[in-house]
Amino acid sequence: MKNKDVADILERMGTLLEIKGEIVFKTRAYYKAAETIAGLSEDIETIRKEDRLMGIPGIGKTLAEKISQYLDTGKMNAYEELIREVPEGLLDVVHVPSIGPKKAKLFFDRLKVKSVADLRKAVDTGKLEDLPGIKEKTIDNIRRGIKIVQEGQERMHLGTATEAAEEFVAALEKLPQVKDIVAAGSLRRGRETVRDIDILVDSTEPSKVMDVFVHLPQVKSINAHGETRSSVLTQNNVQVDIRVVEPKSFGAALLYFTGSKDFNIKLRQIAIKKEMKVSEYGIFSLKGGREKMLAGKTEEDCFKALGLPYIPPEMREDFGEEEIFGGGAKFCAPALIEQKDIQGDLHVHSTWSDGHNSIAEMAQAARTKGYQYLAISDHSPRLRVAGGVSPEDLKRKKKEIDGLNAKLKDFHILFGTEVEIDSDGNLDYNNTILGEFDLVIAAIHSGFEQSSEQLTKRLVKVCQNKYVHAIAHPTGVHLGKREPCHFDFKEVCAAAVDNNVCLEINAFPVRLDLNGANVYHARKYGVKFVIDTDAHRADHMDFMKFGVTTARRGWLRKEDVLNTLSYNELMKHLRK
Ligand code: DGT
Ligand code: CA
Repeated sequence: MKNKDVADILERMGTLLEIKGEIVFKTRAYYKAAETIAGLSEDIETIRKEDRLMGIPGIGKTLAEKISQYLDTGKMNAYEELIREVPEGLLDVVHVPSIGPKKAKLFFDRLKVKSVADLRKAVDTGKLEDLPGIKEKTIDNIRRGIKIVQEGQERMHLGTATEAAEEFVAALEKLPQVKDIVAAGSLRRGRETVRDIDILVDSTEPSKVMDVFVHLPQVKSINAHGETRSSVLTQNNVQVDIRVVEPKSFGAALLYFTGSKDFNIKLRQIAIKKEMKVSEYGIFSLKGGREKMLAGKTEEDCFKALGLPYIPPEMREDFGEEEIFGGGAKFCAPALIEQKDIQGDLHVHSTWSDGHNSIAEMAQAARTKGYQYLAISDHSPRLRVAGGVSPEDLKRKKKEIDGLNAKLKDFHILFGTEVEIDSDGNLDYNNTILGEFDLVIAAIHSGFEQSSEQLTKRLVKVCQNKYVHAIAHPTGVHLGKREPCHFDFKEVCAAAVDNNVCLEINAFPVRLDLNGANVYHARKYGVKFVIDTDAHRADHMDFMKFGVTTARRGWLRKEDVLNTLSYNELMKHLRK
Protein backbone atom coordinates (compact mmCIF):
# COMPACT_ATOMS: atom_id res chain seq x y z
CA MET A 1 0.00 0.00 0.00
CA LYS A 2 1.29 3.44 -0.95
CA ASN A 3 -1.10 5.21 1.44
CA LYS A 4 1.65 6.22 3.86
CA ASP A 5 3.92 7.52 1.08
CA VAL A 6 1.11 9.63 -0.35
CA ALA A 7 0.20 10.94 3.10
CA ASP A 8 3.87 11.77 3.77
CA ILE A 9 4.38 13.79 0.61
CA LEU A 10 1.15 15.74 1.16
CA GLU A 11 2.15 16.46 4.73
CA ARG A 12 5.56 17.70 3.52
CA MET A 13 3.86 19.87 0.90
CA GLY A 14 1.75 21.45 3.64
CA THR A 15 4.79 22.18 5.79
CA LEU A 16 6.84 23.61 2.92
CA LEU A 17 3.95 25.84 1.88
CA GLU A 18 3.60 26.99 5.47
CA ILE A 19 7.31 27.90 5.56
CA LYS A 20 6.85 29.72 2.28
CA GLY A 21 4.14 31.77 3.96
CA GLU A 22 1.08 30.42 2.15
CA ILE A 23 -2.37 31.09 3.60
CA VAL A 24 -3.57 28.73 6.31
CA PHE A 25 -6.54 27.65 4.20
CA LYS A 26 -4.24 26.13 1.60
CA THR A 27 -1.74 24.49 3.95
CA ARG A 28 -4.56 23.02 6.05
CA ALA A 29 -6.00 21.36 2.96
CA TYR A 30 -2.77 19.38 2.52
CA TYR A 31 -2.54 18.41 6.20
CA LYS A 32 -6.17 17.29 6.25
CA ALA A 33 -5.78 15.25 3.09
CA ALA A 34 -2.61 13.64 4.47
CA GLU A 35 -4.35 12.66 7.69
CA THR A 36 -7.37 11.27 5.89
CA ILE A 37 -5.26 9.16 3.52
CA ALA A 38 -3.08 7.86 6.37
CA GLY A 39 -6.26 6.69 8.07
CA LEU A 40 -7.81 4.92 5.05
CA SER A 41 -8.13 1.18 5.36
CA GLU A 42 -8.50 0.81 1.59
CA ASP A 43 -5.50 0.83 -0.75
CA ILE A 44 -5.14 4.26 -2.37
CA GLU A 45 -3.97 2.64 -5.61
CA THR A 46 -7.23 0.69 -5.86
CA ILE A 47 -9.18 3.90 -5.22
CA ARG A 48 -7.19 5.64 -7.95
CA LYS A 49 -7.68 2.76 -10.42
CA GLU A 50 -11.41 2.93 -9.88
CA ASP A 51 -11.33 6.70 -10.29
CA ARG A 52 -12.70 7.35 -6.80
CA LEU A 53 -10.02 9.71 -5.42
CA MET A 54 -12.43 12.64 -5.39
CA GLY A 55 -14.78 10.59 -3.25
CA ILE A 56 -12.29 10.87 -0.37
CA PRO A 57 -13.35 13.71 1.94
CA GLY A 58 -11.21 16.84 1.43
CA ILE A 59 -9.79 15.73 -1.93
CA GLY A 60 -10.80 17.88 -4.88
CA LYS A 61 -9.77 17.84 -8.51
CA THR A 62 -6.33 19.46 -8.11
CA LEU A 63 -5.26 17.22 -5.24
CA ALA A 64 -6.61 14.14 -7.02
CA GLU A 65 -4.48 15.00 -10.06
CA LYS A 66 -1.38 15.48 -7.94
CA ILE A 67 -1.93 12.18 -6.14
CA SER A 68 -2.51 10.34 -9.45
CA GLN A 69 0.68 11.77 -10.87
CA TYR A 70 2.61 10.65 -7.80
CA LEU A 71 1.15 7.14 -7.97
CA ASP A 72 1.90 6.85 -11.69
CA THR A 73 5.41 8.33 -11.77
CA GLY A 74 6.68 8.29 -8.16
CA LYS A 75 6.99 12.09 -8.38
CA MET A 76 4.76 15.09 -7.86
CA ASN A 77 5.68 18.07 -10.05
CA ALA A 78 4.24 20.58 -7.61
CA TYR A 79 6.47 19.17 -4.88
CA GLU A 80 9.57 19.20 -7.09
CA GLU A 81 8.91 22.84 -7.96
CA LEU A 82 8.34 23.76 -4.35
CA ILE A 83 11.64 22.29 -3.10
CA ARG A 84 13.51 24.39 -5.63
CA GLU A 85 12.17 27.41 -3.75
CA VAL A 86 12.09 26.03 -0.20
CA PRO A 87 14.91 23.51 0.50
CA GLU A 88 13.76 20.11 1.75
CA GLY A 89 16.19 20.30 4.70
CA LEU A 90 13.88 22.91 6.21
CA LEU A 91 11.42 20.09 6.89
CA ASP A 92 13.85 18.87 9.55
CA VAL A 93 14.51 22.39 10.83
CA VAL A 94 10.82 23.08 11.26
CA HIS A 95 10.43 19.98 13.42
CA VAL A 96 13.10 21.01 15.90
CA PRO A 97 11.14 21.73 19.11
CA SER A 98 10.42 25.45 19.56
CA ILE A 99 11.14 26.31 15.90
CA GLY A 100 8.04 26.08 13.67
CA PRO A 101 7.51 27.49 10.14
CA LYS A 102 7.90 31.20 11.02
CA LYS A 103 11.32 30.83 12.62
CA ALA A 104 12.46 28.36 9.95
CA LYS A 105 11.62 30.97 7.33
CA LEU A 106 13.37 33.74 9.27
CA PHE A 107 16.56 31.67 9.66
CA PHE A 108 16.47 30.67 6.00
CA ASP A 109 15.86 34.20 4.71
CA ARG A 110 18.39 35.90 6.95
CA LEU A 111 21.05 33.26 7.61
CA LYS A 112 20.61 30.77 4.75
CA VAL A 113 19.89 27.98 7.25
CA LYS A 114 18.88 24.97 5.14
CA SER A 115 19.38 22.05 7.52
CA VAL A 116 19.61 21.15 11.18
CA ALA A 117 23.40 21.11 10.80
CA ASP A 118 23.27 24.72 9.50
CA LEU A 119 21.04 25.61 12.40
CA ARG A 120 23.45 24.16 14.94
CA LYS A 121 26.29 26.09 13.36
CA ALA A 122 24.25 29.30 13.50
CA VAL A 123 23.52 28.70 17.19
CA ASP A 124 27.15 27.86 18.00
CA THR A 125 28.55 30.90 16.22
CA GLY A 126 26.08 33.26 17.87
CA LYS A 127 24.41 34.25 14.59
CA LEU A 128 20.87 33.96 15.97
CA GLU A 129 21.53 36.64 18.58
CA ASP A 130 21.17 39.52 16.12
CA LEU A 131 17.82 38.44 14.70
CA PRO A 132 14.58 40.26 15.57
CA GLY A 133 12.50 38.62 18.29
CA ILE A 134 15.13 36.01 19.19
CA LYS A 135 15.90 36.17 22.89
CA GLU A 136 18.56 34.31 24.82
CA LYS A 137 15.92 31.96 26.23
CA THR A 138 14.74 31.15 22.69
CA ILE A 139 18.27 30.22 21.72
CA ASP A 140 18.58 27.97 24.80
CA ASN A 141 15.34 26.26 23.80
CA ILE A 142 16.57 25.77 20.24
CA ARG A 143 19.83 24.28 21.51
CA ARG A 144 17.87 21.83 23.67
CA GLY A 145 15.54 21.14 20.74
CA ILE A 146 18.44 20.17 18.48
CA LYS A 147 19.65 17.74 21.15
CA ILE A 148 16.22 16.10 21.46
CA VAL A 149 16.02 15.72 17.67
CA GLN A 150 19.45 14.10 17.54
CA GLU A 151 18.49 11.65 20.27
CA GLY A 152 15.27 10.96 18.38
CA GLN A 153 17.29 10.12 15.28
CA GLU A 154 19.53 7.76 17.23
CA ARG A 155 16.69 5.90 18.91
CA MET A 156 13.31 5.01 17.39
CA HIS A 157 10.19 4.59 19.48
CA LEU A 158 8.83 1.19 20.40
CA GLY A 159 6.07 1.39 17.77
CA THR A 160 8.49 1.83 14.86
CA ALA A 161 10.84 -0.84 16.20
CA THR A 162 8.03 -3.35 16.70
CA GLU A 163 6.73 -2.81 13.19
CA ALA A 164 10.20 -3.20 11.63
CA ALA A 165 11.00 -6.32 13.66
CA GLU A 166 7.65 -7.94 12.88
CA GLU A 167 8.32 -7.57 9.14
CA PHE A 168 11.63 -9.44 9.43
CA VAL A 169 10.26 -12.10 11.73
CA ALA A 170 7.26 -12.70 9.46
CA ALA A 171 9.50 -13.06 6.42
CA LEU A 172 11.96 -15.46 8.06
CA GLU A 173 9.76 -17.63 10.25
CA LYS A 174 8.28 -19.18 7.12
CA LEU A 175 11.62 -20.75 6.19
CA PRO A 176 11.79 -24.48 6.88
CA GLN A 177 15.35 -23.93 8.20
CA VAL A 178 14.07 -21.66 10.99
CA LYS A 179 13.01 -23.52 14.13
CA ASP A 180 12.44 -20.45 16.27
CA ILE A 181 12.93 -16.72 15.84
CA VAL A 182 12.69 -13.91 18.39
CA ALA A 183 13.49 -10.20 18.32
CA ALA A 184 15.63 -9.77 21.46
CA GLY A 185 17.47 -6.69 22.80
CA SER A 186 15.76 -3.58 24.16
CA LEU A 187 12.74 -4.30 21.95
CA ARG A 188 12.01 -7.55 23.80
CA ARG A 189 12.36 -5.71 27.10
CA GLY A 190 9.78 -3.24 25.79
CA ARG A 191 12.04 -0.26 26.30
CA GLU A 192 10.37 3.01 25.24
CA THR A 193 13.06 3.70 22.65
CA VAL A 194 15.23 1.29 20.71
CA ARG A 195 18.55 1.87 18.98
CA ASP A 196 18.80 -1.28 16.88
CA ILE A 197 16.97 -4.56 16.47
CA ASP A 198 18.62 -7.82 17.51
CA ILE A 199 17.06 -10.88 15.91
CA LEU A 200 17.93 -14.34 17.12
CA VAL A 201 17.28 -17.49 15.11
CA ASP A 202 17.32 -21.11 16.17
CA SER A 203 18.60 -23.08 13.18
CA THR A 204 21.16 -25.63 12.12
CA GLU A 205 21.43 -24.14 8.62
CA PRO A 206 22.61 -20.58 9.20
CA SER A 207 23.90 -19.82 5.70
CA LYS A 208 20.45 -20.16 4.10
CA VAL A 209 18.92 -17.90 6.77
CA MET A 210 21.67 -15.29 6.25
CA ASP A 211 21.15 -15.37 2.52
CA VAL A 212 17.43 -14.76 2.68
CA PHE A 213 17.83 -12.12 5.39
CA VAL A 214 20.25 -9.82 3.54
CA HIS A 215 18.17 -10.03 0.35
CA LEU A 216 14.79 -9.12 1.85
CA PRO A 217 13.08 -6.24 -0.01
CA GLN A 218 13.09 -3.93 3.04
CA VAL A 219 16.92 -4.06 3.15
CA LYS A 220 18.60 -0.94 1.78
CA SER A 221 22.21 -1.78 2.49
CA ILE A 222 24.24 -4.61 4.01
CA ASN A 223 26.71 -3.73 6.78
CA ALA A 224 27.90 -7.30 7.27
CA HIS A 225 27.09 -10.69 5.78
CA GLY A 226 28.69 -13.50 7.76
CA GLU A 227 28.10 -17.19 8.29
CA THR A 228 26.08 -16.94 11.46
CA ARG A 229 25.63 -13.20 11.90
CA SER A 230 24.70 -10.33 9.61
CA SER A 231 23.67 -6.73 9.88
CA VAL A 232 21.60 -4.56 7.54
CA LEU A 233 20.05 -1.14 7.27
CA THR A 234 16.39 -0.92 6.20
CA GLN A 235 14.87 1.56 3.77
CA ASN A 236 13.81 3.51 6.86
CA ASN A 237 17.39 3.48 8.22
CA VAL A 238 16.72 1.00 10.98
CA GLN A 239 19.70 -1.22 11.82
CA VAL A 240 18.79 -4.88 12.13
CA ASP A 241 21.33 -7.44 13.37
CA ILE A 242 20.72 -11.15 13.13
CA ARG A 243 22.44 -14.12 14.75
CA VAL A 244 21.82 -17.76 14.17
CA VAL A 245 22.53 -20.14 17.03
CA GLU A 246 22.27 -23.88 17.53
CA PRO A 247 19.24 -25.28 19.37
CA LYS A 248 21.30 -26.30 22.42
CA SER A 249 22.32 -22.65 22.97
CA PHE A 250 19.18 -20.81 21.85
CA GLY A 251 17.90 -20.07 25.38
CA ALA A 252 21.30 -18.88 26.59
CA ALA A 253 21.71 -16.66 23.54
CA LEU A 254 18.20 -15.27 24.01
CA LEU A 255 19.01 -14.49 27.62
CA TYR A 256 22.29 -12.83 26.67
CA PHE A 257 21.00 -10.77 23.74
CA THR A 258 17.86 -9.66 25.53
CA GLY A 259 19.99 -7.88 28.11
CA SER A 260 19.95 -5.42 29.58
CA LYS A 261 23.69 -5.16 29.81
CA ASP A 262 23.39 -4.38 33.53
CA PHE A 263 21.17 -7.40 34.04
CA ASN A 264 23.71 -9.64 32.27
CA ILE A 265 26.47 -8.35 34.50
CA LYS A 266 24.45 -9.26 37.59
CA LEU A 267 23.85 -12.76 36.25
CA ARG A 268 27.54 -13.17 35.66
CA GLN A 269 28.33 -12.08 39.22
CA ILE A 270 25.87 -14.62 40.60
CA ALA A 271 27.40 -17.31 38.43
CA ILE A 272 30.92 -16.54 39.65
CA LYS A 273 29.80 -16.90 43.27
CA LYS A 274 28.47 -20.35 42.44
CA GLU A 275 31.56 -21.47 40.53
CA MET A 276 29.62 -21.16 37.30
CA LYS A 277 29.92 -19.30 34.02
CA VAL A 278 27.26 -17.57 31.91
CA SER A 279 27.77 -16.92 28.23
CA GLU A 280 25.72 -16.67 25.07
CA TYR A 281 26.37 -20.41 24.60
CA GLY A 282 25.08 -21.65 27.91
CA ILE A 283 25.36 -21.90 31.68
CA PHE A 284 28.39 -23.91 32.68
CA SER A 285 29.65 -25.39 35.93
CA LEU A 286 33.36 -24.79 36.57
CA LYS A 287 33.56 -26.95 39.68
CA GLY A 288 36.72 -29.02 40.04
CA GLY A 289 38.39 -27.10 37.24
CA ARG A 290 36.23 -28.81 34.60
CA GLU A 291 33.72 -27.01 32.38
CA LYS A 292 30.34 -28.74 32.17
CA MET A 293 27.29 -27.38 30.37
CA LEU A 294 24.29 -27.20 32.71
CA ALA A 295 21.69 -25.40 30.58
CA GLY A 296 21.22 -23.49 27.32
CA LYS A 297 18.23 -24.80 25.40
CA THR A 298 15.64 -22.50 26.98
CA GLU A 299 15.77 -19.34 29.07
CA GLU A 300 13.80 -21.08 31.81
CA ASP A 301 16.50 -23.78 32.07
CA CYS A 302 19.19 -21.10 32.33
CA PHE A 303 17.49 -19.23 35.16
CA LYS A 304 16.91 -22.51 36.96
CA ALA A 305 20.55 -23.53 36.63
CA LEU A 306 21.51 -20.23 38.24
CA GLY A 307 19.06 -20.83 41.08
CA LEU A 308 16.82 -17.96 40.01
CA PRO A 309 13.09 -17.75 39.22
CA TYR A 310 12.19 -16.85 35.63
CA ILE A 311 12.42 -13.08 35.24
CA PRO A 312 10.25 -11.72 32.39
CA PRO A 313 12.22 -9.64 29.82
CA GLU A 314 10.43 -6.41 30.80
CA MET A 315 11.83 -6.70 34.32
CA ARG A 316 15.46 -7.10 33.27
CA GLU A 317 16.38 -3.46 33.89
CA ASP A 318 18.69 -1.80 36.35
CA PHE A 319 15.88 -0.04 38.23
CA GLY A 320 14.59 -3.39 39.56
CA GLU A 321 17.94 -5.01 40.24
CA GLU A 322 18.06 -4.30 43.94
CA GLU A 323 14.81 -6.18 44.54
CA ILE A 324 15.69 -9.12 42.32
CA PHE A 325 19.28 -9.64 43.39
CA GLY A 326 19.35 -7.77 46.70
CA GLY A 327 19.74 -10.92 48.76
CA GLY A 328 17.63 -11.79 51.78
CA ALA A 329 14.61 -13.97 51.06
CA LYS A 330 14.50 -15.60 47.64
CA PHE A 331 12.96 -13.31 45.06
CA CYS A 332 9.54 -14.20 43.75
CA ALA A 333 8.58 -12.55 40.45
CA PRO A 334 5.13 -10.88 40.49
CA ALA A 335 2.37 -12.14 38.19
CA LEU A 336 2.59 -9.33 35.66
CA ILE A 337 -0.44 -7.87 33.92
CA GLU A 338 -1.24 -9.23 30.45
CA GLN A 339 -3.08 -7.75 27.51
CA LYS A 340 -6.01 -10.11 28.05
CA ASP A 341 -6.61 -8.53 31.48
CA ILE A 342 -7.58 -5.21 29.87
CA GLN A 343 -11.36 -4.78 29.81
CA GLY A 344 -11.60 -1.40 28.11
CA ASP A 345 -9.90 1.79 27.01
CA LEU A 346 -10.65 4.92 29.02
CA HIS A 347 -9.02 7.60 26.91
CA VAL A 348 -9.98 7.80 23.24
CA HIS A 349 -11.16 10.66 21.05
CA SER A 350 -14.02 10.94 18.60
CA THR A 351 -15.10 13.40 15.93
CA TRP A 352 -16.54 15.51 18.77
CA SER A 353 -12.98 16.82 19.20
CA ASP A 354 -9.93 15.90 17.09
CA GLY A 355 -10.62 12.20 16.55
CA HIS A 356 -11.21 10.74 13.08
CA ASN A 357 -13.97 8.29 13.90
CA SER A 358 -17.46 8.71 15.29
CA ILE A 359 -18.37 7.43 18.74
CA ALA A 360 -20.24 4.53 17.13
CA GLU A 361 -17.20 3.56 15.04
CA MET A 362 -14.87 3.72 18.04
CA ALA A 363 -17.29 1.65 20.12
CA GLN A 364 -17.59 -0.95 17.38
CA ALA A 365 -13.80 -1.27 17.16
CA ALA A 366 -13.55 -1.61 20.95
CA ARG A 367 -16.24 -4.32 20.97
CA THR A 368 -14.34 -6.22 18.32
CA LYS A 369 -11.36 -6.21 20.67
CA GLY A 370 -13.50 -7.97 23.24
CA TYR A 371 -13.66 -4.99 25.58
CA GLN A 372 -16.58 -4.43 27.94
CA TYR A 373 -16.44 -0.65 27.83
CA LEU A 374 -14.92 2.41 26.19
CA ALA A 375 -14.71 5.96 27.52
CA ILE A 376 -14.93 8.67 24.88
CA SER A 377 -12.72 11.27 26.53
CA ASP A 378 -12.64 14.20 24.13
CA HIS A 379 -10.77 17.44 24.73
CA SER A 380 -12.26 20.46 26.51
CA PRO A 381 -12.67 23.88 24.80
CA ARG A 382 -9.44 25.44 26.04
CA LEU A 383 -7.48 23.15 23.70
CA ARG A 384 -8.68 25.02 20.61
CA VAL A 385 -6.36 23.28 18.13
CA ALA A 386 -8.07 20.03 19.05
CA GLY A 387 -11.62 21.39 18.72
CA GLY A 388 -12.49 20.85 22.40
CA VAL A 389 -16.17 20.19 23.16
CA SER A 390 -18.18 23.22 24.34
CA PRO A 391 -20.57 22.87 27.30
CA GLU A 392 -23.55 23.13 24.89
CA ASP A 393 -22.17 20.39 22.64
CA LEU A 394 -21.56 18.16 25.67
CA LYS A 395 -25.33 17.83 26.08
CA ARG A 396 -25.67 16.60 22.51
CA LYS A 397 -22.68 14.31 22.90
CA LYS A 398 -24.19 12.81 26.04
CA LYS A 399 -27.47 12.23 24.20
CA GLU A 400 -25.64 10.44 21.40
CA ILE A 401 -23.88 8.18 23.93
CA ASP A 402 -27.14 7.45 25.77
CA GLY A 403 -28.77 6.58 22.45
CA LEU A 404 -25.98 4.19 21.49
CA ASN A 405 -25.90 2.57 24.94
CA ALA A 406 -29.64 1.91 24.76
CA LYS A 407 -29.05 -0.11 21.61
CA LEU A 408 -25.82 -1.90 22.63
CA LYS A 409 -25.88 -5.23 24.39
CA ASP A 410 -23.00 -6.29 26.66
CA PHE A 411 -21.06 -3.12 25.94
CA HIS A 412 -20.95 0.29 27.59
CA ILE A 413 -19.81 3.67 26.33
CA LEU A 414 -18.70 6.00 29.09
CA PHE A 415 -19.20 9.74 28.88
CA GLY A 416 -15.65 10.90 29.49
CA THR A 417 -13.48 13.96 29.07
CA GLU A 418 -9.81 14.83 28.79
CA VAL A 419 -10.16 18.17 30.52
CA GLU A 420 -7.46 20.85 30.29
CA ILE A 421 -5.54 21.87 33.38
CA ASP A 422 -4.77 25.60 33.28
CA SER A 423 -1.50 27.13 34.46
CA ASP A 424 -2.82 27.37 38.05
CA GLY A 425 -4.17 23.84 38.25
CA ASN A 426 -7.82 24.76 37.61
CA LEU A 427 -9.94 22.73 35.22
CA ASP A 428 -11.58 23.88 32.02
CA TYR A 429 -15.17 22.85 32.96
CA ASN A 430 -17.01 23.99 36.09
CA ASN A 431 -17.95 21.52 38.83
CA THR A 432 -21.55 21.16 37.67
CA ILE A 433 -20.36 20.02 34.27
CA LEU A 434 -17.58 17.83 35.69
CA GLY A 435 -20.17 16.07 37.85
CA GLU A 436 -22.05 14.99 34.71
CA PHE A 437 -19.20 12.86 33.33
CA ASP A 438 -18.74 9.16 34.06
CA LEU A 439 -14.99 9.72 33.93
CA VAL A 440 -12.77 12.79 34.20
CA ILE A 441 -9.16 12.59 33.00
CA ALA A 442 -7.23 15.81 33.55
CA ALA A 443 -4.35 16.75 31.26
CA ILE A 444 -1.66 19.35 30.77
CA HIS A 445 -1.03 20.49 27.19
CA SER A 446 0.66 23.82 27.87
CA GLY A 447 2.83 25.54 30.45
CA PHE A 448 5.38 22.71 30.52
CA GLU A 449 8.13 25.26 31.02
CA GLN A 450 6.90 26.21 34.50
CA SER A 451 9.23 25.68 37.45
CA SER A 452 9.21 22.32 39.21
CA GLU A 453 7.48 23.97 42.21
CA GLN A 454 4.71 25.43 40.05
CA LEU A 455 4.14 22.19 38.16
CA THR A 456 4.06 20.17 41.38
CA LYS A 457 1.55 22.57 42.93
CA ARG A 458 -0.54 22.46 39.78
CA LEU A 459 -0.67 18.64 39.66
CA VAL A 460 -1.30 18.26 43.39
CA LYS A 461 -4.22 20.68 43.11
CA VAL A 462 -5.66 18.59 40.27
CA CYS A 463 -5.41 15.44 42.39
CA GLN A 464 -7.31 17.23 45.14
CA ASN A 465 -10.18 18.05 42.79
CA LYS A 466 -12.87 15.57 43.79
CA TYR A 467 -14.14 15.16 40.23
CA VAL A 468 -10.84 13.96 38.78
CA HIS A 469 -10.30 10.22 38.30
CA ALA A 470 -6.97 10.21 36.46
CA ILE A 471 -4.14 12.35 35.13
CA ALA A 472 -3.32 11.80 31.45
CA HIS A 473 0.27 11.48 30.17
CA PRO A 474 1.62 12.97 33.43
CA THR A 475 5.10 14.10 32.32
CA GLY A 476 4.13 15.44 28.88
CA VAL A 477 7.07 13.72 27.17
CA HIS A 478 6.93 13.47 23.39
CA LEU A 479 9.72 11.14 22.26
CA GLY A 480 12.09 12.90 19.89
CA LYS A 481 10.17 16.18 20.35
CA ARG A 482 9.74 17.18 23.97
CA GLU A 483 11.48 16.20 27.18
CA PRO A 484 9.41 15.15 30.19
CA CYS A 485 8.61 18.12 32.41
CA HIS A 486 10.11 18.21 35.86
CA PHE A 487 8.06 18.10 39.03
CA ASP A 488 8.34 16.47 42.43
CA PHE A 489 7.33 12.99 41.37
CA LYS A 490 7.04 11.62 44.89
CA GLU A 491 4.82 14.47 46.03
CA VAL A 492 2.48 14.15 43.05
CA CYS A 493 2.29 10.37 43.56
CA ALA A 494 1.43 10.92 47.23
CA ALA A 495 -1.35 13.36 46.27
CA ALA A 496 -2.68 10.85 43.72
CA VAL A 497 -2.75 8.08 46.33
CA ASP A 498 -4.36 10.29 49.02
CA ASN A 499 -7.10 11.39 46.65
CA ASN A 500 -7.71 8.09 44.90
CA VAL A 501 -6.56 9.46 41.54
CA CYS A 502 -4.93 7.17 38.97
CA LEU A 503 -1.90 8.06 36.90
CA GLU A 504 -2.12 7.19 33.24
CA ILE A 505 0.20 5.00 31.23
CA ASN A 506 -0.42 6.56 27.85
CA ALA A 507 0.22 3.84 25.26
CA PHE A 508 0.56 6.13 22.24
CA PRO A 509 4.06 5.16 20.99
CA VAL A 510 5.46 8.70 20.82
CA ARG A 511 4.40 9.20 24.42
CA LEU A 512 4.67 6.03 26.57
CA ASP A 513 4.07 8.32 29.52
CA LEU A 514 4.47 7.33 32.33
CA ASN A 515 7.44 5.26 31.24
CA GLY A 516 8.53 1.94 32.76
CA ALA A 517 10.88 3.44 35.34
CA ASN A 518 8.26 6.02 36.38
CA VAL A 519 5.68 3.27 36.82
CA TYR A 520 8.09 1.16 38.85
CA HIS A 521 8.60 3.97 41.35
CA ALA A 522 5.00 5.22 41.36
CA ARG A 523 3.79 1.69 42.18
CA LYS A 524 6.11 1.64 45.18
CA TYR A 525 4.49 4.86 46.39
CA GLY A 526 1.11 3.08 46.20
CA VAL A 527 -0.21 4.64 42.98
CA LYS A 528 -2.94 2.94 40.91
CA PHE A 529 -2.94 3.24 37.13
CA VAL A 530 -5.03 3.37 33.99
CA ILE A 531 -3.56 2.15 30.69
CA ASP A 532 -5.03 4.10 27.79
CA THR A 533 -4.25 4.47 24.11
CA ASP A 534 -5.30 8.10 23.57
CA ALA A 535 -6.57 6.81 20.20
CA HIS A 536 -7.48 9.47 17.65
CA ARG A 537 -8.48 6.79 15.16
CA ALA A 538 -10.04 3.38 15.68
CA ASP A 539 -6.85 1.52 14.74
CA HIS A 540 -4.84 3.47 17.34
CA MET A 541 -6.56 1.31 19.93
CA ASP A 542 -4.07 -1.40 18.88
CA PHE A 543 -1.42 0.60 20.80
CA MET A 544 -2.73 -0.95 24.02
CA LYS A 545 0.01 -3.59 23.78
CA PHE A 546 2.69 -0.92 24.24
CA GLY A 547 0.91 0.37 27.33
CA VAL A 548 0.70 -3.13 28.79
CA THR A 549 4.42 -3.66 28.07
CA THR A 550 5.21 -0.40 29.85
CA ALA A 551 3.09 -1.49 32.81
CA ARG A 552 5.00 -4.79 32.93
CA ARG A 553 8.27 -2.83 32.90
CA GLY A 554 6.97 -1.13 36.05
CA TRP A 555 6.13 -4.56 37.56
CA LEU A 556 2.38 -3.96 37.55
CA ARG A 557 -0.06 -6.74 38.27
CA LYS A 558 -3.64 -6.83 37.09
CA GLU A 559 -4.90 -5.39 40.37
CA ASP A 560 -2.77 -2.23 39.98
CA VAL A 561 -4.70 -1.18 36.88
CA LEU A 562 -8.21 0.27 36.94
CA ASN A 563 -9.24 -0.77 33.44
CA THR A 564 -8.86 -4.44 34.25
CA LEU A 565 -12.06 -4.14 36.30
CA SER A 566 -15.37 -5.39 34.96
CA TYR A 567 -17.86 -2.71 33.93
CA ASN A 568 -19.81 -2.93 37.18
CA GLU A 569 -16.72 -2.82 39.37
CA LEU A 570 -15.36 0.09 37.38
CA MET A 571 -18.54 2.14 37.73
CA LYS A 572 -18.56 1.49 41.47
CA HIS A 573 -15.02 2.84 41.64
CA LEU A 574 -15.74 5.88 39.46
CA ARG A 575 -18.72 7.02 41.51
CA LYS A 576 -16.38 8.08 44.27
P1 DGT B 1 19.60 -0.55 22.31
O1 DGT B 1 19.89 -1.32 21.08
O2 DGT B 1 20.57 0.52 22.63
O3 DGT B 1 18.19 -0.03 22.33
O4 DGT B 1 19.69 -1.56 23.58
P2 DGT B 1 20.00 -3.12 23.62
O5 DGT B 1 19.76 -3.55 25.02
O6 DGT B 1 19.25 -3.85 22.55
O7 DGT B 1 21.56 -3.19 23.39
P3 DGT B 1 22.44 -3.79 22.20
O8 DGT B 1 21.69 -3.83 20.93
O9 DGT B 1 23.72 -3.02 22.24
O10 DGT B 1 22.77 -5.27 22.66
C1 DGT B 1 21.77 -6.27 22.77
C2 DGT B 1 21.97 -7.06 24.03
O11 DGT B 1 23.21 -7.78 23.96
C3 DGT B 1 22.08 -6.22 25.27
O12 DGT B 1 20.84 -5.88 25.81
C4 DGT B 1 22.87 -7.11 26.16
C5 DGT B 1 23.79 -7.84 25.24
N1 DGT B 1 25.11 -7.19 25.21
C6 DGT B 1 25.61 -6.43 24.24
N2 DGT B 1 26.83 -6.00 24.53
C7 DGT B 1 27.13 -6.51 25.74
C8 DGT B 1 28.27 -6.42 26.60
O13 DGT B 1 29.27 -5.79 26.32
N3 DGT B 1 28.19 -7.08 27.78
C9 DGT B 1 27.10 -7.81 28.13
N4 DGT B 1 27.08 -8.42 29.30
N5 DGT B 1 26.01 -7.89 27.37
C10 DGT B 1 26.03 -7.26 26.17
CA1 CA C 1 19.45 -3.42 20.30
